[in-house]
Amino acid sequence: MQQSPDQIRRAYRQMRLIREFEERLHIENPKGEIAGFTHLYSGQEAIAVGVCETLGDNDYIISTHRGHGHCLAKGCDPRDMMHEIYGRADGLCKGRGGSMHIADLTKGMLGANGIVGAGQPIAVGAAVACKARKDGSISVSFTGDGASNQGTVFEAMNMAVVLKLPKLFVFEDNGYSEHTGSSYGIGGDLKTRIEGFGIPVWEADGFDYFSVYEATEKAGAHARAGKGPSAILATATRYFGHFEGDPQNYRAKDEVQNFRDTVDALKQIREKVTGAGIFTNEELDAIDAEVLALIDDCVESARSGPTPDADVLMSDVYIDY
Ligand SMILES: Cc1ncc(C[n+]2csc(CCOP(=O)(O)OP(=O)(O)O)c2C)c(N)n1
Ligand SMILES: [Mg+2]
Repeated sequence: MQQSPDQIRRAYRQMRLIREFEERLHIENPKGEIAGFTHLYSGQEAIAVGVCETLGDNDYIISTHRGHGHCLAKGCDPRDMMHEIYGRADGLCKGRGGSMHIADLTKGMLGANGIVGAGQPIAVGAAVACKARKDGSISVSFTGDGASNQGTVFEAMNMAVVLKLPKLFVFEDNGYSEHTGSSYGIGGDLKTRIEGFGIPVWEADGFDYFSVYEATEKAGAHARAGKGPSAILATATRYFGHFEGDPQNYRAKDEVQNFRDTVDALKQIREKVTGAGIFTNEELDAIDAEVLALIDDCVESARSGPTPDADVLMSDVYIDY
């Protein structure tokens, strides 16, 4: 563990923030106040945080339909995000994007995206900007195992290699694409497939923050050094259904509980840092309590926030010059 206690504290808090944000949405969603589909990221926290903790303010990320974790990890404000998810006028995107279209350009968060595989070509465009700026910044895309089969992803990988772009492809294999197992849905081996494009791959344990952080540091250094794109392949699981309301009949009854009991990302980081004497359980409990109170505040204020006026429906659709 080469990270400072401050870095580790921040990473732990970020992971706890994502976990509680999502666990609370799981409770609130059935109440019917949140419009549209909600896809929760619980279980995969170590990937978003392990990647984003290596990034700076001028690095870009682009997310997926399962985007809350990526947004929080890149520094989006949880209160503004909760307001957005509830469709409130003071949400991060003025209440018109909702769960699957959260973006915050001030944080380099270029957007979640309801279209599977659509983010990668956008991230290639951002990588062109990074290269032109010559400031050592990189563009990062998150891609699910299902999305890894999309033609847009192949095209993005090829373009990033041809243009030798500072681009990091993060592949998150959470075991499923909707209800189809990744062991069935991915032909051949994903690592070999990515390498076939000429992109070096660093593998990481997606339940282990330190594993993801270290892999991303190496892969990111490759991309920042002007050597062209690189990739992370991280494996974890999602703790909830594909979307909120998914009955998950395709999963074994104890599948998720087994993951929660054994390799859970929060459990692992807690055991590692208390075992190494960096923090006590009481110190981490205090972070947990602070985060829980914050989430209570976010939900309470989002539930009572104003909704947008109908006459702003068509604004911000195209950029004004
Ligand atoms: C182009 C396109 N095809 C299909 C869908 C329907 N769809 C939404 S999520 C999803 C599965 C994505 O799986 P994966 O990339 O593994 O991400 P995960 O849901 O596991 O995070 C599909 C097929 C879509 N939204 N867009
Ligand atoms: Mg998946």
